[in-house]
Order: sequence, then C-alpha cells, then structure tokens
Amino acid sequence: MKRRPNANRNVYYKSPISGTRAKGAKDNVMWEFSRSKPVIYCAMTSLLLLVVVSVLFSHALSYSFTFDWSESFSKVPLPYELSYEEFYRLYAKPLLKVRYPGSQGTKQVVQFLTDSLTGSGLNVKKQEFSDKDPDGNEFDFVNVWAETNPNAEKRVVLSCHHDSKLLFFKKTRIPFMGAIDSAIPCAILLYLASIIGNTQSGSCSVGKNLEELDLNVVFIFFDGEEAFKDWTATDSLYGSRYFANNIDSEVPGFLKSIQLFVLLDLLGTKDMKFKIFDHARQNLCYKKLQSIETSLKTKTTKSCNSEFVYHDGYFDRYFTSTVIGGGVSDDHQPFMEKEVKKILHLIPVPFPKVWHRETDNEGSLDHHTIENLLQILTTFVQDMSCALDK
Ligand code: 1BN
Ligand code: ZN
Repeated sequence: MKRRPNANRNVYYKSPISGTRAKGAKDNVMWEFSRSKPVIYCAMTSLLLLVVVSVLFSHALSYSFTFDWSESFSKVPLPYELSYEEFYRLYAKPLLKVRYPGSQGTKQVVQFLTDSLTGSGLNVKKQEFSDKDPDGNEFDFVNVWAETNPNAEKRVVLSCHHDSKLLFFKKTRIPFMGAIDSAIPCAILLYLASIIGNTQSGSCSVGKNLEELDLNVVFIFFDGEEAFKDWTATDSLYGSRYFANNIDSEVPGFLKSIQLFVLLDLLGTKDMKFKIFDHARQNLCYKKLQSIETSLKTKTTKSCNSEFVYHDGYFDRYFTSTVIGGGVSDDHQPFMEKEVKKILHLIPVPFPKVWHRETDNEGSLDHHTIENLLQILTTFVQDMSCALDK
C-alpha cells in the first residue's frame, strides 16, 4: 500500500521532561528572577500557564478516551492512499475485542461495522434473530450485510464472521480475541468496501468496472460462526445458516444471483498457505489470485494512484497449486447446500498454530502478510470478471 511521503516513520521525539533546554538558556536564570522585583508577576504568569496547560491536557485526555471511530471515516477521501498503519488503526483495531454472540463487544462491533460501511457509501442492512446453544441457552445474533450496487443483476459475495469464540479453560471463560479468527478478515473486507464504495464515481473507479460487468458486490459479516460446545450441524454457523435460509424471502432471487462466494477466515499469521479444495478445482478466480500474487512479487505494480510495496520474505507463495480435495466446514457451507456453485474458501491449511488458543491476539499477527494480502485482494476486486466466466 502507498506510503505517505510525509509520514513521520521512526521519528523519536525527546520528552520535554528529559532536561533539554532551549538554546541560550542560562544556568542561573532562576536565581536572577528570584532576586528581581517582578517575582510576583512571574509567579502569576506561571500559575496562569499551569491552568491553561492542565485545561488543555484534560481536554486531550478526555478526547482520546471518548474518540468516536465513526467520525474518522468521512476524513478518509482516498482509501487507495491509506497507509498500512492507517488501515490497521481504522479498520482492525476497533474489531479487536471479545465479541461472542450477544456480548457488549458484539454490540460495539455491529455499530462499528454499520458506521464503517455506511461511511463507505454502502447500503447497510442487519438480520437480527435468536437461537439456542446445545444446552438450551438462548443467544441473540446479528448478521450485518451491505451492497454496492443493488440494481445490478449479478452478485459477488465477500464474507467473514464477526463473532469470536466463547472459549473456556476448566469452566473459566478466557478473554479470547480472535485476531485471525476473524477480526483481520473482517478488517480486510471493510477496507475493500471502502475502496469500492468511495471510488464508485471517481476517476480511479473500481465501481466503473463493476457497473460494466453488471456486478453488485455484497459484503456479509456473519455472527455465530463458532460452536458453543463441539462443532455440529446445529451448534455452528448460526448466522450463515440463518442468512442462507432467509435471504430469498427478504430479497427474492438473491441466492440464484450469486456468481461467486468468497469467504475469508483465519488470516493474518505468517504461516499462511492456501490450498485448492475440491469445490475450487476449476475456479478461475483462484487462478486469477495466483497470477496477481505472481505479478506483485515480480514487478513494481501501480494500482490507480498507489504504488504497491510488496513484502517478499521466506515464503514461497500464499496461493499454492496444491490440491487437497475435501473442504473445511465453514460459513460457505449453507450456501453450497443452496446450490451456490462458485465458492472460494480462503482459509490457510494447515490452520495457524494459534487457532482457538488464547494466543490468537494482536501478537500473532504478521503485518507484512496482511499488507501483502490487502494488495492482492485490492487488485482482485478491481476486475472480477473471473466470477462471470464458466
Ligand atoms: C474456522 C475458524 N472454523 C472455526 N473457526 C471452522 C472449523 C470447523 C474449523 C470445523 C475446524 C473444524
Ligand atoms: Zn474459530
């Protein structure tokens, strides 16, 4: 992603408390003041200064504690030009909280997703419902979804799950963050939504291409992907099952219009390799992702007004050509059962070591990997004609 030329990277500011003095200051300056008559004026000025500084400081403190993330979206005119740091601060940080179904964290995350998608110019909807866990306890769930072009006939779905697993160790609840499972996948989708939404009418328009292809990009953030106990057909995928079972009565013809269904999961660690599942064998969009990765690795790529800086490291490639057959049960499954044909389940195999462990937090993230993935997917959404090919 483009680095802002004026970004103050690695700039270290000395603390004003560290004893540095202004040029020309004298050691005996305090002594000279104390001997002079205007000592009272000096004391009064200092007091006044102290009052002004403390008022400013308390204002700054309260601002940082009450900072409203949604305010910042309108100040992001060119998402293509966001630095990685800005992406992380704007889209990932607000999702990094405990957010199992019905929790306070979920309420905040749902509000954040809604504000972010609305700020990107998308038409946002919610599906609220309740269901029971295997012990009969009732939970509230909220799916959030948004579309870029409701008038288009064909849809491409880009999805993730926003809930974090309710994790226990010896009957004590662990504050499980789910950074890769699936805060980062959702942050990536919010970023892609901002690119598509905000640039729809601009000169660097992804939207133009989508209009030509008559494509409506639908972003879905499922709740309740995780099992409360053991993963079974009824204890898992609460949100995606509800969505697949109900969407056609809300929006007639929705499922039939899906040309491509992409699900992101467990993304953000260094050991990330995608393999080809049975259902993706003939998927031209997987091939497209492979060729994007190759070109980003081998040459400097300009995308609109951004120059990508791809991080090449120890890894060979993310989108491997290894066919492993089978598949992993996840939020795409209820859609497969509804005959949605083209599915891309972008989940690394083997699963990252931190999977369903307390260590799935910010410390598990590899920022070069996430930035590379953002670049691959940003390039991908600019031309999704692969979704229309047979
Ligand atoms: C992915 C992330 N999954 C759960 N959290 C899906 C899954 C289902 C993983 C069954 C392993 C087994
Ligand atoms: Zn999980």
